[in-house]
Amino acid sequence: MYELYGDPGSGSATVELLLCELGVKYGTRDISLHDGSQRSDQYARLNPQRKIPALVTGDGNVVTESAAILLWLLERHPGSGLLPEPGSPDRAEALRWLLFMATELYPIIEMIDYPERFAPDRCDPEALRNRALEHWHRRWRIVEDNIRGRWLMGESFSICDIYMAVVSRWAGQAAWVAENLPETERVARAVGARTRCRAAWKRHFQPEF
Ligand SMILES: N[C@@H](CCC(=O)N[C@@H](CS)C(=O)NCC(=O)O)C(=O)O
Repeated sequence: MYELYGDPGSGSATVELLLCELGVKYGTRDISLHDGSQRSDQYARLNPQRKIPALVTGDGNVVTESAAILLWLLERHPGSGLLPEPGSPDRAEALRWLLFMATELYPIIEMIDYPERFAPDRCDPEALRNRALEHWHRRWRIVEDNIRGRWLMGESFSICDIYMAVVSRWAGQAAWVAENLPETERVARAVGARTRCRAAWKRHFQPEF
């Protein structure tokens, strides 16, 4: 049994969707980003970086960093087919995209959500946010231009599709994605419509339903 610390619509959605795909039992613990619960000293004992998601395993270990959690879960529950074979060219491509999204896209969110953390004295945080958004758009176009088929990497559904679908909903840019990145939008919707993902997807991204 896993305990997933997160908040609706956040990076914990990547982990929750994977747990659903794997058919693994889990519970959730709410860490509200709205009231800044992730900054509490109590939560920092789980993740000293004071960010979500964090996954507590049945034996009490803690895993943080979304990509690490996903890769570790796939190792713990082998046979899902959600990552290509180790050492294969497809594996290299999957790792490339997973890491691209985790290291080139995800960190930009902090600048968009909390520009004051980065803006030097006398620099307008709003200007910094706008610059970060430009990077967000530019990097998403790289993903869009490389979608190879029904899914990001062709005909095989993978962990990259889950990660991509979640991150594509962020930065208040879901409408921009729908309008400008038709392939990304198509894949994100397809992830949300998967039988095993549907309920969790709605909880995270369509809470009005
Ligand atoms: N590198 C981390 C990034 C985690 C992250 O930035 N999480 C966001 C929510 S999606 C967060 O906790 N933000 C709150 C904050 O920065 O104070 C990961 O991949 O797990």
